[in-house]
Amino acid sequence: MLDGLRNGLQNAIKKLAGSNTVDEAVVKEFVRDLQRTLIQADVNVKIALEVTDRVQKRALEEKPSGGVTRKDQIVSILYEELARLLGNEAGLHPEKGRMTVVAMLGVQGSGKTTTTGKLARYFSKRGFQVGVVAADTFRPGAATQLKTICAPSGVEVFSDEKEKDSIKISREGKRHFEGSKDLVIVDTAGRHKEEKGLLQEMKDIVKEVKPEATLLVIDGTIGQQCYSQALAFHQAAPVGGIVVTKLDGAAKGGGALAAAAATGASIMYIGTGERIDDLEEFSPTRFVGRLLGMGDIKALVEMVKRSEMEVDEKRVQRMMSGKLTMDDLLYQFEQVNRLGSIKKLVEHVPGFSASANSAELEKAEARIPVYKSIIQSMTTDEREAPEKINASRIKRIARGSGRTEKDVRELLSRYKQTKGLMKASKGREFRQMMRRMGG
Ligand SMILES: Nc1nc2c(ncn2[C@@H]2O[C@H](COP(=O)(O)OP(=O)(O)OP(=O)(O)O)[C@@H](O)[C@H]2O)c(=O)[nH]1
Ligand SMILES: [Mg+2]
Repeated sequence: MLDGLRNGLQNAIKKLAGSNTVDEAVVKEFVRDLQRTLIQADVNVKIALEVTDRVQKRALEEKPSGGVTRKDQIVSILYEELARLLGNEAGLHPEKGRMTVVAMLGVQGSGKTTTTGKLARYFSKRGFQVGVVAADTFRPGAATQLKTICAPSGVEVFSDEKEKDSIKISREGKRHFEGSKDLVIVDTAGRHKEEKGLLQEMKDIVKEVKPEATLLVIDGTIGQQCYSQALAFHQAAPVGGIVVTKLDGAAKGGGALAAAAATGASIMYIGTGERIDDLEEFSPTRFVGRLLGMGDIKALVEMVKRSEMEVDEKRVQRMMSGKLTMDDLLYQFEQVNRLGSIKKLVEHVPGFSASANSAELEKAEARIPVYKSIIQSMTTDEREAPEKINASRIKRIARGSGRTEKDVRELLSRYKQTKGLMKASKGREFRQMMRRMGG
């Protein structure tokens, strides 16, 4: 999904990361790469330029705060600007015992009927009473399609196949569900003899049922057109939220950015397949994090705040210089323990996520108490220079800690591995991780 956009953004970041210094020329080149990537991904040119101008301005003007490199700062500016373009975290929030009406808008084939069924299921699974109104009087068999989609979830569909007046059906549907449903979704027509007529019909339906929210359904594969389409609907009936469908297929994703920008509304849900459960709540920060290949930076920052981690600067410095004692290793284990699962943590560390094997990580996590007791049974000398530990010392340490010799050997080999890893990456990954932890 969205491979072009993701690869383009990540390549631009890689190029930035590989440059020796960060001067104006490098920033401008980075911005040019971004522009090209966004436009190739179907982002409206005007919006692409607005975003990249802001990135450039901020990258050149803002000074990195303590401990953060220029490069990291520029990447986080990009992250912020893309997330901002996508709007806030948003979704529908119906209340039990009070009826919330939602109207679906969108052109023919965008996925309104499918999404209506997906949303109805999504909320009925969460314990809400959901009703659906078949207000598409244009497409033959529209009501039947809706009933077929909704039947497995046991969602009631209000329809009147002889009635040609969609406004009347909407009104009667709303009345029908009053008092018995928490959420009512009105599926509307997408095709019309002419666009003007369609927009007028939407306007009238919205005026009639006064929905709490109008959801604009946009086909994620249509590219540039998203922008003008979203704008036209928005002018007819203010869009409260956006659903981007078909992000599982050939979608380049730029259309999603463009639709959000055109209406100022947030993307609430994304459709990721034809099946009824292929609907996800949308999170702009997570989306951009994924695009930039950074894992979920925001979640990491929050997690760190919760754990109130303190960074032992001296220790980090020493480890980065290539020295690693058993105490350092223990310290690492303990930090990770405090943060919760290693797996969860590693998923958030740039560059680590791809290489992390989750089964192995889980195993490693379970071993921490064993390692800890072994390290505690070592002498100061052994902790400082674990290389010196020979077979007879292994035997003694095993006895002292109540563990097996195999356990001790395992820890020593882990130590070696960690040291090698830190040397290979020149402490880069660890440094990044620690810096983020320190805020
Ligand atoms: N792959 C994929 N297909 C989808 C998704 N959402 C909808 N579709 C497909 O898109 C086609 C059109 O979907 P509909 O829900 O009928 O679209 P509509 O907006 O109601 O169309 P009209 O009623 O003609 O206005 C169907 O074949 C759906 O299966 C999605 O998220 N992924
Ligand atoms: Mg339909």
